[in-house]
Amino acid sequence: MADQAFVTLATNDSYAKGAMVLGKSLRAHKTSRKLVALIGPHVTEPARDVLQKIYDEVRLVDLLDSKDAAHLSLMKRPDLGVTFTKLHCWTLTHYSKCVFMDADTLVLSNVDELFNREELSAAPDPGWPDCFNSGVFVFRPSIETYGQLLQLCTESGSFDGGDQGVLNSFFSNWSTADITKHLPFIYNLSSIAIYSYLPAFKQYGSDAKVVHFLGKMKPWNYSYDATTKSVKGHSQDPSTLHPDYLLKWWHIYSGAVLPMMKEQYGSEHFYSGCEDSEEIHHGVSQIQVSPSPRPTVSSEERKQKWEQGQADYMGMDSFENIQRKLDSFLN
Ligand SMILES: [Mn+2]
Repeated sequence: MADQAFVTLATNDSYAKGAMVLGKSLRAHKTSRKLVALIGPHVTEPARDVLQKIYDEVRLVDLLDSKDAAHLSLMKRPDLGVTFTKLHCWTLTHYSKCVFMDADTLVLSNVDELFNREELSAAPDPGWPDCFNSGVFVFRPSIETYGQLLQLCTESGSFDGGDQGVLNSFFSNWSTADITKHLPFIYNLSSIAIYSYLPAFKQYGSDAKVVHFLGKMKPWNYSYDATTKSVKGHSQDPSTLHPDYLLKWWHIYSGAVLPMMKEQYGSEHFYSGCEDSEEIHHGVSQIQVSPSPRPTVSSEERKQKWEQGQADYMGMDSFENIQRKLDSFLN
């Protein structure tokens, strides 16, 4: 077991918070594997120190400093910096097998059984199920594979601009070759699936083992009222996960991570997002919900806008309204 590890990546202090919560959730469910966090050069000292206390290994990946092929690749494709950083996980050759998990994932139960799978195992992407989602995947560290990935990246780029495109191009027979490499969806459950197939979520949602906070709004972008134990500001965004999962994330963050951060930061200012702490009174909340009266639109216009990705998040398509609709199905 000592040569197997869960691996995540934090490129800044926000994602570092995600990595802290993920690490804590893996520990809470008593994983027997090692925990490794790759961090970019922008992660600040106190955040690194907290990660060091949660993870067995924290490894700085500074491609600009590296003397290997990644540096060269980065010079040719500066747009793929974060992607190259993630691909760096293949260099962890002191482990024989690893499970990569995005810092915006959260573990709901022990998932050590993932190590029974082979490279490259992953769950389908809800947007295009013939592609796998690269938020959770099983891989075997190998310098050879790493080199091949960099080469593909540098020569052909990424069809989606990120690591998921590159990895799907590289492991291109994933969708057809071997069904054991298809992880069940419950190992990478994302919000889009809930909204696009609600009856399935109703039937299988309680089996979820890993949730993935896909989309622009991440759990750490919200704020939390520690006295009422409620997440604030999620009315803005209907694409986030079920509010229960968001609450779970904040519960771990406020209960297990924040005390460590407070200790580490000392008198140094940091944004906690928790409303019982002082910085929120001095600082500005990250989310400002300011409902304004809207002109009425016809339902046809509204549908058209929704389909163009211009949902009226603040008004008719607010999270509350969508949630009410969902609740009416679920009850
Ligand atoms: Mn992600």
